[in-house]
Amino acid sequence: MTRLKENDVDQIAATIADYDENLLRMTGCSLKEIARLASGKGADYLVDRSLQVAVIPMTCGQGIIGGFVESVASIITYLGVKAFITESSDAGGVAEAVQRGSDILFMADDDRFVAINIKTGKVSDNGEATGKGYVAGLERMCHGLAGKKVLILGAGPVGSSAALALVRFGAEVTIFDTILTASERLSSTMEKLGCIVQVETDLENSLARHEILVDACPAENIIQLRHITKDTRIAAPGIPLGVQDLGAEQLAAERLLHDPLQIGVATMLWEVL
Ligand code: 2YJ
Repeated sequence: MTRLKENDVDQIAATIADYDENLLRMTGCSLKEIARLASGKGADYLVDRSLQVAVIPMTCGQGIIGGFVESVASIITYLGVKAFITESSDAGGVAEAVQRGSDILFMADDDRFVAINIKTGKVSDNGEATGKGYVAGLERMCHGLAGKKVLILGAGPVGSSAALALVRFGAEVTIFDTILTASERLSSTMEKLGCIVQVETDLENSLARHEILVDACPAENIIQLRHITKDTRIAAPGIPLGVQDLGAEQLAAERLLHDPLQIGVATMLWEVL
């Protein structure tokens, strides 16, 4: 799993309103609406304004990422839910959050980034929430996905969650991963759920045949200008972005969904509400 860096997140708090405006232009939905759609909550769902979220710094493993907890807290606050960063980190931070009466905890180590509602027991994982959130955004950006061919690059937790969400929208899903066994595992898991996901082994061929892409892998520059048409739409939760710079410029205005944390965090929050 990619580890975020300080410069991936350092602009999030300052640019969240502009980010949301851009998202609205691309998808017709705000960040809040995408999180609601992704979490399966109804249009009339009302957020309980009395809820309090604690964001807990975690020093274990490779340690603190400068600006990470601040960015997470800023996204939650922007969405209209009270959030604070605990003064203590790790276990001490969990104790502090509980003592201050928090309802929901957000915390990340090197392997997992989770939201836990300690009052209801609901848990949301960032990888899974990110896959669902990006597919909800992609579905709006494409004005529906039923019967449309979608290629997912990367069969990790985000790609796997995206596959399930895409199938639920009626898309025809193909998966490419450099590790063939990862694609085959995803395809067989989906088959057990009664869903078909095609496995593709030739990246060039699969990019040539798809205009709707989910880039859920950490490779840079795998989607090149020659793969992009006027109808290309890309949901790219992968860090770093897999789209070549020039290609990204062509897409950026309205056909490329990409951020380091916003959609994932918003969806995690809505999932545990
Ligand atoms: O509290 C901190 O500052 C750190 N322990 C944060 C660690 C953040 N974790 C990661 O970057 C993981 N690789 C998972 C990120 C998932 C984003 N999709």
